[in-house]
Amino acid sequence: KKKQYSRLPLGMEVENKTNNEDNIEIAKKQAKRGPDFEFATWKGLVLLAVVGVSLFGFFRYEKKRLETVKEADSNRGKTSKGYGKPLIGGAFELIDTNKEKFTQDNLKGHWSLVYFGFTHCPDICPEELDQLGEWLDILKAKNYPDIQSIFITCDPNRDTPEVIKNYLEEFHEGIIGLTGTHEQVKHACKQYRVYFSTPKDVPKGEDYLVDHSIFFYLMDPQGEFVQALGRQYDGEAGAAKIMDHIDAY
Ligand SMILES: [Cu+2]
Repeated sequence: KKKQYSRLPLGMEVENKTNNEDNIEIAKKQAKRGPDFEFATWKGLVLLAVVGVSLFGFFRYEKKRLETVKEADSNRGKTSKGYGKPLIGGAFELIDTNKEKFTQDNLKGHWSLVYFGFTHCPDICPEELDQLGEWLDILKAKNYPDIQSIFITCDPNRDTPEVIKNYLEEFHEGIIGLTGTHEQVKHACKQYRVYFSTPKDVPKGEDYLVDHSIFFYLMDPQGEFVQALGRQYDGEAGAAKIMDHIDAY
C-alpha cells in the first residue's frame, strides 16, 4: 500500500505508522498544521530570497574587491610567483614648505596622492591640481578618510619652499609641497619612475624646459604604491577608483 507523503509536513515521521488509527491521527494533525505549513513555506521563500539577494550582493562586492586587490598587486609588479620589488615608490628625502624634513616614512598612516610638477608649468599642473581638489572634495563628501596630497617639484632651482607655498595657496587647502636639492629631487623622481631632465646649473633668469609625468601616484597607508592615475581617470572616475582601492584595502 502506498503511503501518502504529499501533504505531510516536512520532517514528519511516518515510517512506523501502519495502522489506520495512526493514519487518521496524522491526517488530523495535518489538517491542523496545514495553514502553518503554508505560512512557514511562504516565510521560508521570503527568507531564501533575502538570503539569496544578500549573498549575490556580497559576492559581487567581494568579486569587485578581489579584482581591485589584484589590480593593485599587478600595478605593484607583484606576481603570483611572489613579491617583487615595487616598480614605483621607495625611499626619498625632501623638505616641505615649512622646511621640515619629509621622507617616505611620512606616507605611512595615510592614503596619499603624490604628484610631480613645477610651479612655472603653464597649464598642465594647474589643471591637474584642480583635478586633485575635485577628488579630495568628492572623497570628503563621501566621508572617506583624509588623503594626504603631495606636490613634489621637478624644478628645485626655482621652486623653493616659499615659492611652492605661495603657489599651492591657489589650490585645495592642505596640499603638501616638497622640494630639495637637485640630487634629492632627482632621486625622488627616479624612485617614482618620473622622467627628470631639469638642468642642474642654470644662470638666474634663464628659461628652460621642465618635463614631468601627468600622473597621480596613489600610495596606501604603508607607503606602498597602488595605482598611477592618469588622464583616463579625470573627474569622478578617478575618485571612484581611489574609493575602490580604499574599500578593498
Ligand atoms: Cu605641469
